[in-house]
Amino acid sequence: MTDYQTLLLERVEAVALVRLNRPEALNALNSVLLGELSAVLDVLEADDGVRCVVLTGSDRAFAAGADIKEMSGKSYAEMFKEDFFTAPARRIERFRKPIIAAVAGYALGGGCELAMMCDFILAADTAKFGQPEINLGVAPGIGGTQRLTRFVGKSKAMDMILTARMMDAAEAERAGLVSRVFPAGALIEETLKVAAKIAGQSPLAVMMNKELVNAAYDTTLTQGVALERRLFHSLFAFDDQKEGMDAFVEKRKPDFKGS
Ligand code: DAK
Repeated sequence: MTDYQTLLLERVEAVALVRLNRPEALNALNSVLLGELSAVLDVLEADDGVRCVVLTGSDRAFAAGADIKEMSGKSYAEMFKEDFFTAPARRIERFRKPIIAAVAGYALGGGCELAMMCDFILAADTAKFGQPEINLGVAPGIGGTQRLTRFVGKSKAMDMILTARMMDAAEAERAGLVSRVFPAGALIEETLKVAAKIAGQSPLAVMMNKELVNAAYDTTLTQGVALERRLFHSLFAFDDQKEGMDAFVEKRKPDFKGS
């Protein structure tokens, strides 16, 4: 596979493990890393052998935010023109396969926003989430004010964003930001098990289920439920539906082909 400067890519059967790898800067998101992340997602989307992606960092940091050193001297005109976060954010938003964030250590600013763009977050008990941009005299800029508020509600989001305080893994799980917490040493192993479980499902059903859950953010309840019904009906057009139901009736494990 291609070599990346800021990412490590590993394949574990049908799961791709993408590791942010700028240890000298706690995986701060610079333009090289963001470009490589978009590029690797293009590769993984096109690879039929990949059925689930895990995005992770190091034991110390998932990502400590956008790279402040790269950003600090920029003018309004440069920030506006370069708009360096929009393309990678859109790339993740339109990624159709499941993508799990496995967070240990710091997930701050753009790092927290990146984790929230994934389909769900699994955390190590060392994880710390925060939107500390206010300390820098700015605000979250890739969805933090919107996504964090939807995850944890207005009160906690205001508290975190206005005070810059961090939330630990236990609080993040209680608040619904994180789906499960594992001991730090077991995070990757446990996440890979979760990813393998998803990778064993019908990839078509997985994509449709992902689309439906995401629709809950952008539609009314009536529209969302109507879309769910249409996609539910359409799943009966796939061989995988026959295989899944036949396997249940025949008391065997289904073998989903993605057709
Ligand atoms: N950027 C650049 N370098 C960083 C960094 C960051 N965000 N975070 C850490 N580093 C670097 C440190 O400078 C240090 O480098 P050296 O001094 O060794 O060269 C190294 O990583 C280790 O960090 P520390 O020595 O500070 O380690 P500590 O354990 O003492 O502290 C910490 C860890 C995570 C608490 C601390 O490093 C920290 O507070 N980091 C900054 C966290 C932060 O403020 N994050 C938010 C960044 S702002 C945009 C949209 C959104 C954004 C940008 C643009 N557009 C729409 C265009 C997003 C903005 C942000 O995320």
